[in-house]
Amino acid sequence: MINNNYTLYKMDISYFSGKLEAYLRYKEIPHSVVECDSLKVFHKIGQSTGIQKVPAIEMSDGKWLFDTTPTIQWLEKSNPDNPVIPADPALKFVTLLIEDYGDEWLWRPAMWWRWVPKISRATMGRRIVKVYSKHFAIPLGYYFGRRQLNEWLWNDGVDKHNSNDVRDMLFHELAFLEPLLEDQPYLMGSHPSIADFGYFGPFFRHFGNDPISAEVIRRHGPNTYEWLARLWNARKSKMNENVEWQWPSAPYWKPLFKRIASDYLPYLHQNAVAFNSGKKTFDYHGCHFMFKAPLNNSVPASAY
Ligand SMILES: N[C@@H](CCC(=O)N[C@@H](CS)C(=O)NCC(=O)O)C(=O)O
Repeated sequence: MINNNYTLYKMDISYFSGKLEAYLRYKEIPHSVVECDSLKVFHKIGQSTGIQKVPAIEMSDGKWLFDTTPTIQWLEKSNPDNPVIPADPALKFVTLLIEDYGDEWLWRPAMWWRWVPKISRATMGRRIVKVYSKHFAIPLGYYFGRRQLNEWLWNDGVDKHNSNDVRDMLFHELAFLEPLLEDQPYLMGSHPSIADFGYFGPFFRHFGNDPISAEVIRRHGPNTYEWLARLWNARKSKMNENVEWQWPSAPYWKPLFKRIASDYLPYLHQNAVAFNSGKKTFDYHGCHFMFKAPLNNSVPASAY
């Protein structure tokens, strides 16, 4: 039995579970694991945290941690070796911004690649419902896939005008990641940072895993594919203690910062303005996209 204070509730196909589990593995924080394979477990999380989402951590003193960004920041305080957040204030800001972008802005293309291609939808739908019903996995998987498609694409601002742009967000990320990961092992330099874990959510459990997109990554993003395995297998005890962060000034960073400045930050701003005016949806206008977005008023994307 593992001697630890933490029980991680997670799902093996979940964006944010992969992100947090990779962090716990890297920092070698002892924990036991509960796979959320029944509604009962989900209800327990909902009752304990106020929100029925994974991952969540139950501590031995009865307290809970949820939402991966503050969870990682909280764990960093008691696990300061090989920090994943740079001390330099400017680099810290950039690193946290990139984490947030990976968490929130890449979930829409992650939903696209999981739920729009038919083969992916059928496979993932069946895989997810199998834990609830072994006997009716085929019809239930079909309905679950349709539900996800509606909820996370068509009711979330994706339509026939912008669908291909959402699909192509993956290729823009690969155009950034490939030369970067050719130069250095992790996004901000020699060691994993919170920016790596933010990008890991959509890439590990969606793009690099799902039936159609995994082949796209293998063919168009071999450095990215390698980074996924490297980060999953990273352990702080195996790494040099001298963390060397790199200031993100190489030319391949520019298109990413342009996307953040002209698409993602305007989205956050317009969302905040709509929230303040009590609206439920808003017409988002960015540099490369337009869509009718439902308000994101608490936590981000809930995404399988
Ligand atoms: N911001 C949260 C997001 C958590 C989240 O959306 N989790 C998804 C799985 S990746 C979930 O539990 N979805 C279930 C649902 O919405 O019913 C975090 O960082 O932990």
